[in-house]
Amino acid sequence: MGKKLRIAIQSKGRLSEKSLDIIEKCGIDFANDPRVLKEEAYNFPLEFLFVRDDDIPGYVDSGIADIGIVGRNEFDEKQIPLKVIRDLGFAKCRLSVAVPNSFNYTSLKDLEGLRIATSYPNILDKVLKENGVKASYVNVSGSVEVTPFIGVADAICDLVSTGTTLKMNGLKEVEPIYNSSAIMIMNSEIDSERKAILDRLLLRIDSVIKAKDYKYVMFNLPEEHIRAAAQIVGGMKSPTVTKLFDSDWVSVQTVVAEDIFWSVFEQLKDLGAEGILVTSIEKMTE
Ligand code: PRT
Ligand code: ZN
Repeated sequence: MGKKLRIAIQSKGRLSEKSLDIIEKCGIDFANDPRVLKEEAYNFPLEFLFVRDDDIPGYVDSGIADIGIVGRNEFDEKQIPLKVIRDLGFAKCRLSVAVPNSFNYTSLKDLEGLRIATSYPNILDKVLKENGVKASYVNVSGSVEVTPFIGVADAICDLVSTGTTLKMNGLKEVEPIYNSSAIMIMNSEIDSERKAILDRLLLRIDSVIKAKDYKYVMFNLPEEHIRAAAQIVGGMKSPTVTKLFDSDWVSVQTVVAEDIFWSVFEQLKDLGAEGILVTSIEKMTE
C-alpha cells in the first residue's frame, strides 16, 4: 500500500467545519465521525488527525502530521519555524487591544506599565516592543475579556471578529494589532511520495479557493450593447454570447469577481440587461 499524507485538523471549534468543507469540495470523501481521532479518506491518500488547534503547529513540526490547518495567530504565537503554504481565507479575525469603556485611550503608549491579559503574549510583545512600550502580561488561556473586572488586568489583547464579546463585557476595541485567518502549514521534510500527494491536494484546493472569489453570471441584453457589457464584466476571457432566436437580443455568460460583483450588476442593469442569473462556482482553474 502506498503512503498517505497526514493532515492535522482542529477536532472541534471555529476551524473544524470549514477545514473539512474545503477538503470535501476537493472531492475527497471520508466518514467524518466526530468520535474518532484518526480517519482515512476513502478515495484519496489522505489521513486525518483531529486534535486541538494549539497542538497543530507542534505536531506538524515533529512530523506526527505532514500538514495542518491552523489560525495564523496560533501559528505565529507558537514561534515554530514551519512553512506556510496557503492562506485559506476563512476564520478571519483580528487581534486587538481593548480597554474598559471608561479608559481614556489615545495610543499604545497609554499601556506603559499596565497589566495586559492575553493568550498571545509573543505577538503582543513584538508589537509593544516595536512601539517602545513596556507592559506586563497576564497570560490567560480563556475568558480574557473578564479579567479587567475581576481586577486581574487593566487592558486585554484578544481575538475579535464581530466585536460583540467586547461590548457585552463593557470593553472597547482601541487598537487592532494583527490580522489572522486560517492557514495551511507543512513539515518541510516530507518525502517525495507525500510531497506528490500534497501537490495533487494543493491543485484541488487552489481551484476551490479561486472559485470562491468568482460568480458565474448569465443575462440577456440588446445586441447593440454587447461591447459595453463586455467592458463592464471583464471576465477570464471574452464572454460567451449566444444570439436569442428571432430577436435582436443576446444571451451572455461570463465569470465576474465577487468583490466587484455588485458594481457590475448595477452597470449591467443600467445598460438594459434583463434576466440576470448569478450562481456560485464550485471549482475553477485559470
Ligand atoms: O479547543 P481548541 O483549543 O481546539 O479551540 P480554541 O477554543 O482554542 O479555538 P477556537 O475554536 O475558539 O478558535 C480557533 C481559531 O479560530 C482561532 O485561533 C482563530 O484563528 C480563529 N477565530 C476567528 C477566532 C475568532 N474568529 C473569534 N472570534 N477565535 C476566537 N474568537 C473568540 C475570541 O477569542 C473572543 O472570545 O471569539 C470572541 C470574540 O468574537 P466576537 O465575534 O464577539 O468579536
Ligand atoms: Zn486552542
